[in-house]
Amino acid sequence: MASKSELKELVDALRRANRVAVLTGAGISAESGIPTFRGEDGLWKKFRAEELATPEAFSRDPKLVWEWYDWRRGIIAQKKPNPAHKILARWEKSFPAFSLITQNIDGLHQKAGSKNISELHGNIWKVRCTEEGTVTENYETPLKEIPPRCPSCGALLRPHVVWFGESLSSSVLNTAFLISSTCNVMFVIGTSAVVQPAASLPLTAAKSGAKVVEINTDATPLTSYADFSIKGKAGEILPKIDKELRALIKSLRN
Ligand code: BJW
Repeated sequence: MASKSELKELVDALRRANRVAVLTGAGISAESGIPTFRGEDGLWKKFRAEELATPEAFSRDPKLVWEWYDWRRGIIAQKKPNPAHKILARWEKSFPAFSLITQNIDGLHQKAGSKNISELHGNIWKVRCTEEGTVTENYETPLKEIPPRCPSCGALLRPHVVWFGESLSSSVLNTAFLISSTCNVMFVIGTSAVVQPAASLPLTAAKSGAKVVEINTDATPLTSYADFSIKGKAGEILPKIDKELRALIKSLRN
């Protein structure tokens, strides 16, 4: 938990920042009830990543992979954004330049009202034709047909997400590195900071002179590089920072 003086120092850096960036991971959606990947109750404790989240796994057994995604879509569909998602959506409107980069595929930032989002690992509510490469939104849950097929050519559809060993969209990744190298403050919220290339973004921001603020319930490989490392739940810490920021802005107006 941040001390009062640390909060004040952070809020002062925020007030002076022209460009604020945020990188989020699964931890921001944990308080909405969506399981994270690593850690005690993480998805990778129950399922083997290489059997489910790789292109090889999909070629081997598309039905199994789709059953896992169908199950996750069923969980995510019922979940709502929490205070952390909502504050970030509000900050997009209140900071002069605000950029949100997420590793999450759950769509909760959009549900909270964020508009300008760089989705590094895709979106679970989109499907892609394995033949034509066309991407379409698909909110059907549960899916009527597993594995689903492309309505136009009949080929297999796959989740429009990035699996291990696959490249991220170069335009999304270039945008994310540009944001990271030009921001003044970067928040890194609820990520274990182990999956590349996402984990390199905060280091790029730090090297470019930005203040890096980590909010996480646990320590990560980023913790020792962060200027502010705030231990706690995103849905509890962000409202505190937001409250302090509003109080400062109000006092400056008076
Ligand atoms: C809270 C909280 C609360 C909890 N409040 N906090 C360089 C070196 C070594 C390996 C590589 C490398 N470059 C690339 C690789 C290979 C690989 C990689 O990084 N492997 C590492 C694991 C070692 N990367 C790739 O393959 C990437 N592709 C790529 O780089 O292509 C080129 C290339 C390929 C191969 C070799 C070299 C180059 C693609 C990565 C795709 C990741 N895909 C997934 C699945 C997406 C689809 C799906 O969901 O089904 O993305 S894996 C999974 O991990 C998911 C996440 O987005 C991602 C990151 O996880 P995240 O968000 O950090 O979640 P957790 O669970 O790890 O952490 C949650 C955190 O929240 C914890 O810290 C908690 O403490 C905290 N927390 N509650 C605040 N309330």
